[in-house]
Amino acid sequence: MDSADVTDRLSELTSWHSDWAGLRVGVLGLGKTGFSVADTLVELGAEVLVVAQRAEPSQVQLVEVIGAGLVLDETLDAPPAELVSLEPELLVVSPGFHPDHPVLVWAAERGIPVWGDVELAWRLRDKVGAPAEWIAVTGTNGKTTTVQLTATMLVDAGFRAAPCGNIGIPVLDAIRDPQGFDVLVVELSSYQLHSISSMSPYASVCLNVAEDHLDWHGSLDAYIAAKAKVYTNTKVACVYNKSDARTMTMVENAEVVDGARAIGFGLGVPGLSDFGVVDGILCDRAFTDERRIAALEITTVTDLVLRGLAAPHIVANILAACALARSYGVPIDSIRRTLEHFELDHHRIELVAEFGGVSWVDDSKATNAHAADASLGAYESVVWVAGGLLKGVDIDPLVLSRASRLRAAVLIGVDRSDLRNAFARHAPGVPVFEVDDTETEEVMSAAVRLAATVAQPGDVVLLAPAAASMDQFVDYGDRGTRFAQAVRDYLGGGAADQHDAPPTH
Ligand code: UMA
Repeated sequence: MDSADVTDRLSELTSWHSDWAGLRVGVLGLGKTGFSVADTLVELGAEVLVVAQRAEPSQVQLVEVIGAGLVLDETLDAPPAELVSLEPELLVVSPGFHPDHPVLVWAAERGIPVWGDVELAWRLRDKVGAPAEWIAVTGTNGKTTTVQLTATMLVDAGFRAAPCGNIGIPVLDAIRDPQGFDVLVVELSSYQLHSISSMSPYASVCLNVAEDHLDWHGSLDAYIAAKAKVYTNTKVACVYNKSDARTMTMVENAEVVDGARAIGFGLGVPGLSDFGVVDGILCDRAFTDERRIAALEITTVTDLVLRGLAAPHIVANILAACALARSYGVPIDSIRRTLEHFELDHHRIELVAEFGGVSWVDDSKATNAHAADASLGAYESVVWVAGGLLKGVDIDPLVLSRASRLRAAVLIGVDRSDLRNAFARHAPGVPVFEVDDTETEEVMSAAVRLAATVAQPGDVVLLAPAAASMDQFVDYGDRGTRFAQAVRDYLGGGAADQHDAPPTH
């Protein structure tokens, strides 16, 4: 089959009910994504060869059980012979593979089309009857909170809805659910967006853009271009962040379905077709016929303070979720009820303890400078626990802009030099302590002891590392859990003085 025939065949594969039988597919990666792809394609009758550098033994077993081929090659610096002789008509790549991976370079040279799992899921979304609509969510920070909140709003309003995607549930698993859904809220990473071309979401949002994952994309422009794809072919509402001009530009430049509206959200007074805040009241001025003269009241900042949801970046996520849910027809009263019970996930500005006027807060999810900036911005006086893997991002602007709020900094991570140098350059007056211990078991207890020596009543000791965790911890959850445990161990009986709502202003 020459490459024109292959392109023709792939262009016809737009449904679960298309003829996928015998299609020769190489599946790159055997994590969550790779397995969901292989499992789906085997079910469709395709000839599947999974290629990966490493895999959990349980995944290897499962691949054998479903009857797909498997090549494990630790280096994978060239396509394995089995893949070459398969002569694949398609590669489906897991998001963790860099675009310049040797197997992808080989595929490009051969003209072999490369899809991601989300592209495949979009084409297969009609497995169980009428396909669910998709609400697509991306952004550097706040994706998971916004996805969970939007999905909860939809479910509370009586729709069959589910979160999926980068949040940890492969989209292919969601589209194969036997009961089916009315709507899926799909969290999309920049890696996943990079390899999507057919998706046409009902509504979409890019929450914000800041430097992250530059090592994968190669440049900030490439990262932004990937994020912008979330808006392509949107049918009803392109939701953007009024305080992030890049997201507005993305919407202006997006090819959308005729009639799709641009809906802004922000912490200021809402303009026409926006969600915003007036005199402490969160308002919808987009999905009401009266929007030229009035806005609908959703909830108040005071109510959100009581629920621990009033940090500015969380309010922004709430407004974005409201915009998405309202675009799908969720009534305001129902949204209000959702906000009365919704809880943030662990490790997101989570109050661990209050003792002697000092609050100890776990925001381990702040894995990049942009997230840490939002977190630091929520508190007046902070002892900042920071550091880890900086992923090629310049940390200086963050230190410079937040220095005035810092009582002190406690640096962790195997490479603390970038942060140390940033403080020396931009905040020489802020005391900086370093945890030299690199033993995972010891890091947090040392950090907590150091923070306690300098924290004053009214201060927040804030774990918001601005960095990934894998140098010393399993993941950000492990890092946060160890911090919380170290705080409780340090405070002993005093940690019993806990409150549900973190202090915000
Ligand atoms: N692999 C290789 N070589 C590589 C890269 C990967 O062989 O160079 C193989 C290995 O077999 C490895 C497997 O691929 O076991 C892992 O694939 P993957 O890294 O693509 O991860 P998955 O398990 O498939 O999980 C992915 C997302 N991971 C990444 O994007 C890195 C998960 O997001 C997502 O939840 C899941 O798909 C379901 O959609 C995690 C993540 O860290 C949470 N995302 C990043 C983020 O949020 O910042 C983007």
